[in-house]
Amino acid sequence: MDYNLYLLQIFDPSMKTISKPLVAACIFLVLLSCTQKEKESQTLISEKPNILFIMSDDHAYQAISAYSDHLIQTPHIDRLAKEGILFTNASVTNSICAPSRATILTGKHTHINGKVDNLMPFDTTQVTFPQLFQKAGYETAMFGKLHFGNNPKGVDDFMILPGQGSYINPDFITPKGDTTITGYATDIITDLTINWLDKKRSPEKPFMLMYLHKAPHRPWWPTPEKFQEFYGKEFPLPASLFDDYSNRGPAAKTAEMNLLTHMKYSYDTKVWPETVAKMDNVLPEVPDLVNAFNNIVARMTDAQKAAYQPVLDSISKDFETHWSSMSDQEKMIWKYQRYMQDYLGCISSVDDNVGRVLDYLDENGLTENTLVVYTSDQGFYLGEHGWFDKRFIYDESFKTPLLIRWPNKIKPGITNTEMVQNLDFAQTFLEAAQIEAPDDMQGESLMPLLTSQEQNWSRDAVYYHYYEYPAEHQVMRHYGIVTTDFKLAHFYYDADVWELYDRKKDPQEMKNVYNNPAYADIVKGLHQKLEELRLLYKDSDELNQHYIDLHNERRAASH
Ligand code: SGN
Ligand code: CA
Repeated sequence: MDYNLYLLQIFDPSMKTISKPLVAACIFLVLLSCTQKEKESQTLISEKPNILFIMSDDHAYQAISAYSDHLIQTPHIDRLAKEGILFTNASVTNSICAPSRATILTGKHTHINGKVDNLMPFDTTQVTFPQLFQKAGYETAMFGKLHFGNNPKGVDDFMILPGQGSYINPDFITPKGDTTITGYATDIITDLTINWLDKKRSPEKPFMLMYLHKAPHRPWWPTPEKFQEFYGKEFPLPASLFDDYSNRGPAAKTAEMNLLTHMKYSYDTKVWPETVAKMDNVLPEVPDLVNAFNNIVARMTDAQKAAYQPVLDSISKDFETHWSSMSDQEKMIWKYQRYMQDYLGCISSVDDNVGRVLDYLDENGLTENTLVVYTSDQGFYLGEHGWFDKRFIYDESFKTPLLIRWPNKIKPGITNTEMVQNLDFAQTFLEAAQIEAPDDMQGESLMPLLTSQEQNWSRDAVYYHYYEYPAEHQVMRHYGIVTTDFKLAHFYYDADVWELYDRKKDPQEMKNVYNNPAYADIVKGLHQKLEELRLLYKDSDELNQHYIDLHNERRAASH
């Protein structure tokens, strides 16, 4: 019954007699109906989940103990898997920073949203998912690394690092202008996030919050405490550390991200430039990177410098004492250990800080109805194939960590092996918040997988396309298809080479079997499926050429 209508009838002057008890009963019912309506609208708000999107920069899944604890313990990040779902086959569509972010924001492959590499501008006239949340009445904010030249759209509040940002005493772009904050980036980005949750947002509205770490991106600067703690630790060597890239195509052979040959002294290893300069048998340093190292140290306050100094001195001393007598193999191992000490030291701070935010949710009754995501903008090589960095379709860079918790909807302790992608995030969040997704988004909502309705999920292959070449680390342009069992890739620029990997028999991807006759049928089937995906996602050779032309124009203009 509509009690408001009833109320109108009761007070209709045309009605002759009205009993007092009846009026009282009606008023009671009206009041009851109001509070019920209020309650309903409140439930509607509280039914809308909050979204907390946590993303780190270059965080390899190999360095999260929920995946494997051979390198580090990450108890706080692991909580999300224990209390939610762990995806073991999550990947990106283009393994590099800004393109991954553009895909996440737009729900489109990079050849469609136009941000195919870190250098292309991001077209801000495009619809991004935060804008849709804002329009739907969510309160939205973003803190940390975005990596676009443009300010974010669709967020009520933001403080973002310019470009890559700095680890120590970072600058921030804010709606009110630029500012510098003294301290360590990972701690500061967390402080900003918690402060917004605690003091700035309106508790009446659901929120969509993006908490985006700069760490553990190169140059891998931990806090002084973690630097001290991790220096001297020894980590297990990856099986393919001494990979010679035989049985692979030209891309693996020409990539410039080998620890022995491409990792730089001072900048990467944190040996003082003066120490390197006085050693005859060490390759001269790259002047730009020496400057970059000196600039990091120059940003420090005297107290910060004093806190880093003992470890920096110890590294230099160790280097000076042992380097000349080391074999290439020993040098490789030395660089790998230095790399892991710094990289994992950075991750340890990320984990501590994620713990702070999860505690905040717990302490403020926000845990149950907040969908929390932990992911990275792509994977990363931690010495596998002798590499650091990313970009390749090969597993360590193609795959990315993905852990999602939402106690109201996701059962705890689920491990999921489906092929999901960063392409799917926008539609997932929109569906979770019951906001309609635009038809031209290219992903699929992960809601069936989050709510144990696998029968509504049917994807059997994903598409990948990397563009940034020629460029730093020199990974050739390539596109490809990945299924649970195989990976087929085409390196099409400065080469015309196909590679096929048998993911089950050769999980380390050491052998290209494209020309092995035993795989002829598989190759044929994958080619066909790849063409279908290129059609579905609207990619083509013409589009490849378009992006090559744009790249060349940009290079010509900058020279
Ligand atoms: C910087 C790094 C590279 C890294 C790119 C892209 N060099 O240029 O090692 O591949 O960023 O990283 S550095 O000397 O500046 O540290 S991305 O994650 O932003 O795409
Ligand atoms: Ca990155």
